[in-house]
Amino acid sequence: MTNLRNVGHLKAFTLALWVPVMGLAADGAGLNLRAAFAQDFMIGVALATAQVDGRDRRAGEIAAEQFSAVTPENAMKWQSLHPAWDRYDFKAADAYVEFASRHTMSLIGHTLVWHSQAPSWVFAGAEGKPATREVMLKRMQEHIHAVVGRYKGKVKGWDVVNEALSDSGADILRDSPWRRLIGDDFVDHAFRFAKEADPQAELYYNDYGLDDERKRANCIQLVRGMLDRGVPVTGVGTQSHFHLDYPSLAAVDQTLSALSSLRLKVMVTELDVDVLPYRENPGIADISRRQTGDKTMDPYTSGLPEEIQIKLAKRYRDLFAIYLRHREAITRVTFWGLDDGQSWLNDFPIAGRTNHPLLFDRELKPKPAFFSVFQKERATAGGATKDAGGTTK
Ligand code: 9MR
Repeated sequence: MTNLRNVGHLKAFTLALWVPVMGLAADGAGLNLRAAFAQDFMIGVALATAQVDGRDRRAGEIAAEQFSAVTPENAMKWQSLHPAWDRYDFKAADAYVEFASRHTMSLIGHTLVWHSQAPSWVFAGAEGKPATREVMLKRMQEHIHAVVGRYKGKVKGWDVVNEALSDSGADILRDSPWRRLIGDDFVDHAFRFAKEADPQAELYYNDYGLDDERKRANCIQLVRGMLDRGVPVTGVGTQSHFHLDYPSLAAVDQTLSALSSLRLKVMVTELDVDVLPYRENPGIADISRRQTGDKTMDPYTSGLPEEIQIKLAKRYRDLFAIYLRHREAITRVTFWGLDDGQSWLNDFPIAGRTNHPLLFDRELKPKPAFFSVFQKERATAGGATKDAGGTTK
């Protein structure tokens, strides 16, 4: 792997003059994300099971070469791991453990307690009634102990609670079955159970839409409250499902400053940039939000026009400039997928579109956006260095 930290010609790279002019191999050979950001933060990727178990071999190879952390996109969700009350299925999740260990990548567990992708049995009680608080706490404890216990020492950190914050209204917490059946303290319990199962693992609160001022303030209030109560939270993840023009860079910067003020690890956990038109609620990555649309909502079915490629590259470059400014607090930046074909954004919020949100295209070729994140303008990035080794940054 080549460390590109001091490669001068990259600094001279301007967005108008991308790949072909740069004289770099069009396949990205020689450029390496995990090496380039090794002194700043881990660079992670969410992978589908086929990308780690050998079925999609080329994707696995690229991911292993370019990224230092991997998050299972779906395989560690409750529905995947624990489909029936008396049955666990660890096969797919185990493949990630093997993949991460073979490629010296950190494995991130996603996710233990989430209102979505939890089978209905989890919330069901006797005689068609909802489960009681006592039963729910038992189920949560048993699940967390089984899963975190199995991967003790193998998973670096867990998204313990995912998306507990509400998107609107006066309440801080979302009206989820977890909250309805247990109460607001379900969040605290989840972290305590995880800590019991693996005292060394990092334990994160993870959510989307934190660039919205109100939701961000609620997140800070939630986590501060947890810290005051001695809940073992060690990090906060801002998912970062973005668009080309939303949220503003200032809002992204403010989110990272606010999260940094908690003095916990800060992670960008699910980064992607939707390039398609949207109608409303661009910040709400709730998978249950569904819309329909005509052809005008799906304009790039035969490829992304160069002009938009460049906008996307610039967007990623600007985001990474902000991430580098916050690198004292940020421990990981994870992309929510390796390539455009894999992305959930092809089906959200309108099903069956052709989106182009990631660094690699459908043929697994690096896009201008891939090259743009290497533009580490240290002078503008500012801030102190993380390592004491005197590396020039
Ligand atoms: O990318 C994931 C997609 O494949 C799943 O169908 C969906 C539902 O499980 O979840 C997607 O990932 C979500 C993540 O787990 C939590 N934050 C929002 C992500 C996008 O919906």
